[in-house]
Amino acid sequence: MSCFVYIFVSLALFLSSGLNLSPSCNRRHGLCTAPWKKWGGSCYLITQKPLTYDDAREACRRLGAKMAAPRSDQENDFLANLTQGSEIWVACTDRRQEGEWECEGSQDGERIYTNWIDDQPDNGGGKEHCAAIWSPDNKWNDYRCKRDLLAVCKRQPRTHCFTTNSEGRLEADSCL
Ligand SMILES: [Ca+2]
Repeated sequence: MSCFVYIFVSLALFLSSGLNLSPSCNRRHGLCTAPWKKWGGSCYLITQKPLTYDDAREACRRLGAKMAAPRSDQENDFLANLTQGSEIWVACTDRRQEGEWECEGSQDGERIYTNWIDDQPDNGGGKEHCAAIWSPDNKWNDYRCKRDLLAVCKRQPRTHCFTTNSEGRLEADSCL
């Protein structure tokens, strides 16, 4: 009887050690790798230099992101704080139809978040069709789209995969 128990325990140990020997694949969701900063479930990064509205949109697209358009006072203040007082583009424009502002990610007819200064947008000189966060009070102004301003790119966090060995140490940083 004791021999049977010994065999059973040995077999169990062998099986469990065998299972441990196979590397385990782990996934971590929602990572924003540096230099991206995580806020509210998204990742944000400032453009390296001031750019025109269109160039800033393109710079973000090349990073697999979109130029950010805040959807709340909290996100608006977060974007403003990222650039520490510099004016930044907001991905909202009325170029398609004067006075009808459309923002990145908004659907036709959807009520959009805006944060205009009292006397803005004024379409100054008939040529201001792109929105920017205006320092120091984080309110918005419409500017000529050809101005050079910083912008913030926004993207969804990536799923990060890694493989660990039987000792729990990192074996590979991808298991896809
Ligand atoms: Ca203006």
